[in-house]
Amino acid sequence: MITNLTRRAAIASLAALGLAAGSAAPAFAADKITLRMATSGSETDQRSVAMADVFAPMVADFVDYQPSYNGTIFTQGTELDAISRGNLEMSITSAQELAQFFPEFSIFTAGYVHQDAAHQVAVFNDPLMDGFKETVENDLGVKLLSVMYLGRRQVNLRQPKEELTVNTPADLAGVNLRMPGTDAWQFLGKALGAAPTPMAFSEVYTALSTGAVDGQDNPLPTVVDAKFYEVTNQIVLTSHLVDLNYIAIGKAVWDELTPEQQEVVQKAADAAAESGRQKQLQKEADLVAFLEEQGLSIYEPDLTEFRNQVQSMYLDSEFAATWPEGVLDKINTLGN
Ligand code: KDO
Repeated sequence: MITNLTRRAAIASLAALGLAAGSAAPAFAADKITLRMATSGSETDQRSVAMADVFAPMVADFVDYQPSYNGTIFTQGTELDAISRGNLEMSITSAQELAQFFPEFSIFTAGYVHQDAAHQVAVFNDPLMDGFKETVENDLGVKLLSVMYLGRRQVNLRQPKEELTVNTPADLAGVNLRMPGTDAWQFLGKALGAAPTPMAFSEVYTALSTGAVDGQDNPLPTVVDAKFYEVTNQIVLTSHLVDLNYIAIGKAVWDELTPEQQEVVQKAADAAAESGRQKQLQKEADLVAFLEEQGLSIYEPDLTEFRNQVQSMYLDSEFAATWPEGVLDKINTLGN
């Protein structure tokens, strides 16, 4: 099994409630359209900042933008279902969450597939994405507006480098690595050679501080924003996943917008994604020095070993069997 909630099960459960995709009523407040946006990210995360500072002002004439952060209203991983049911209008979702409904999205969760931020944009805007986007719209009632850059995920451990130096995947054997709680994430942890533990993002700081887990993986800006550096001692620069998120909006609320409003919302989402991307790239470049000042060891392992192991595990996996013919080759041709 590679998914907890298959497409068929998801659609059946929505239909049983009479809330199949597209039938949910959007929320209107006075003469403005209310767009509640839920994310497990913090208010200071660059994706949240871009939505609040770029997206919201651009749509302010007709939208009342209402963000909620840190998974407070909807816990991590429940947002898509909430949009589908009409309980939420927007979220910053992930390919890993979409892969719970549509296993083929696991192609965008596989280690060492996306090469950099520009490659993510090229892939998202390429016709190869059309089928993926249509499936999400038609079967889940969710429209993917734009692709956001989260950054290069790195392995961040409690153990000091003197105790554990990670050069190859074999060095991560038995390391209890927190990964987010879906099958696609857990597989990535295994592919890295670690022993993955599923856990919501909001619980990670405490788990690291008590030693309930040995480490976690996230891009450097997240390590700083969530203060994981306070409770860890090293960062192994595996860059195993150039991670992305999608700005998602309910299809029902989208369909209620006029064509002119849709154009403004689309432009605002693209502008927010671009602004967040540039800031996140800058932070990734700047934060190595800050983290070293905090006393963390930061070093590159044998990347060829990591890439070879991760790629071969994916190609041999049940995930790869769900990837539409030719898409991986097409993604590769869009890279450098
Ligand atoms: C995480 O849980 O490690 C992760 O980085 C996964 C991402 O898909 C994203 O949901 C992110 O958390 C949250 O937005 C918190 O930054």
